[in-house]
Amino acid sequence: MDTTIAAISTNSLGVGAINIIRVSGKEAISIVSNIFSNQTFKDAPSHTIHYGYIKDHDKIIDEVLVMLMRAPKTYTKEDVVEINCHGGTITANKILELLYLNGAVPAEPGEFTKRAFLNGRINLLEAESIEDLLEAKNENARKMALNGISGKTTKLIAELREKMVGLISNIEVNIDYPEYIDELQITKENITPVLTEIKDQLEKIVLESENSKKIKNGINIAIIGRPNVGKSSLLNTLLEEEKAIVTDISGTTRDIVEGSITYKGIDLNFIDTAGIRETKDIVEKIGVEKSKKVQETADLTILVLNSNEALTKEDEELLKSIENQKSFVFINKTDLEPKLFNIPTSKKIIYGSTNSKVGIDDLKEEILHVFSLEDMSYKDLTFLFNTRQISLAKEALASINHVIQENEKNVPVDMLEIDLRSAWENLGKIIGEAYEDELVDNIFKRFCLGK
Ligand SMILES: Nc1nc2c(ncn2[C@@H]2O[C@H](COP(=O)(O)OP(=O)(O)OP(=O)(O)O)[C@@H](O)[C@H]2O)c(=O)[nH]1
Ligand SMILES: [Mg+2]
Repeated sequence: MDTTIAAISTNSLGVGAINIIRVSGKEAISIVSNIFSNQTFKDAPSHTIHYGYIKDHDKIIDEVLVMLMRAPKTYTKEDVVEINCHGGTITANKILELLYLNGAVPAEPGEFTKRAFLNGRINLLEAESIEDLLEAKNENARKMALNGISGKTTKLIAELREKMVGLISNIEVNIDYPEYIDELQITKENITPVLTEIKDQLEKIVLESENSKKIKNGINIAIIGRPNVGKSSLLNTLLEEEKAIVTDISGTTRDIVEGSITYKGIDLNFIDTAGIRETKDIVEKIGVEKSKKVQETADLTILVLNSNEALTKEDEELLKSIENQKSFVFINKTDLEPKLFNIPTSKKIIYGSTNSKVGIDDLKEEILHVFSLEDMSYKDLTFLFNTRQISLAKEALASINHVIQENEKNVPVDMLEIDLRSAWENLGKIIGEAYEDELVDNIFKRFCLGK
């Protein structure tokens, strides 16, 4: 990090009234000073703004405002200078070129934030949340990212790690200084409650984080069922658009038809499929295969049945096929005479009619309910956001589950340490923390062994 980096920090198309060029590093102030007409700037106090011209020798390039921020109270903890120049790519690129000629180097994507992390201003989770904030497509995703940046999520992880450290330290003390502390002798019995507590919290974090991923990416929902039950009608009603062809001929939909809506801040991507049945028609057969694939890969399946027909064998098979999935049943055509009774399912059933627009809001609510996303305004959005973080939390959970199993089997407690450590290290990786020193510090802090 000996180099001084520079890049345009505003939108890459250069549209807008101003552009900001950011420079960070030991030479930031002297490099800018070389091309800036205002010579009081380089000795000015931190966090001040300076007016002047950017010049290429005698030639004026632009009239600018330059912000001076001295280390360490800056985004990167290095000296940072930001040049506010006029909009458009030509001027900004010309200034950037001058900075490079004077010794700055082009910043890599994300390098300012990387420096903030390496210089210890933010941890890994906070750094990743900044990226999430920039990418947030809706208000809920924005709130989640902000919780990451503000350190709320870090606190959650840190608290869990502290509990683990407590256990590990305790075990270490038992191994290294068995004669010292009789009262801290750990046993299967006194370790169990802490382990259970850690497991429950970690499980909650993993589950909620998986659900919260849907806030960012949306939910893919397969609409499946026999031909003619009204799947395409349901898609059209949900989208409020005649997207899929609807006829009273069985086997109308041959290919998948997709469409999205945003409901209460969550993107719902619906996938209408070909009606599932045995068929000799080659095209329809391919369609049916596709329907089954969509059902396998979707986040949620809605099985549509026809209220006006008694249950068929195909319906029964479809009901079975959704049993082990995130799914529910929508019974359509309730405007007609009811002929469908005793539905063999453990899944939630919603009654409605796409013709008379009944049950549609219930259906949308149920989708959010399946992912515990119904009360977003009350929801604490302090969860892990990206796949890296979630998979580390899952690994940690697997280790804790293993510790619990081994503990049940009366394995000596010191044997549990390896898995505990691995869980603790994985949680540490989420926030990008070093661990060995922290552990050592903790042992001595807690047990005062030096005395
Ligand atoms: N009475 C009544 N008829 C409906 C309702 N919903 C759909 N239909 C009718 O049922 C027939 C089939 O509707 P589609 O939406 O094409 O059914 P589908 O499940 O997509 O059928 P395939 O594409 O063949 O698998 C059409 O004639 C619709 O008008 C409803 O709520 N009430
Ligand atoms: Mg259809």
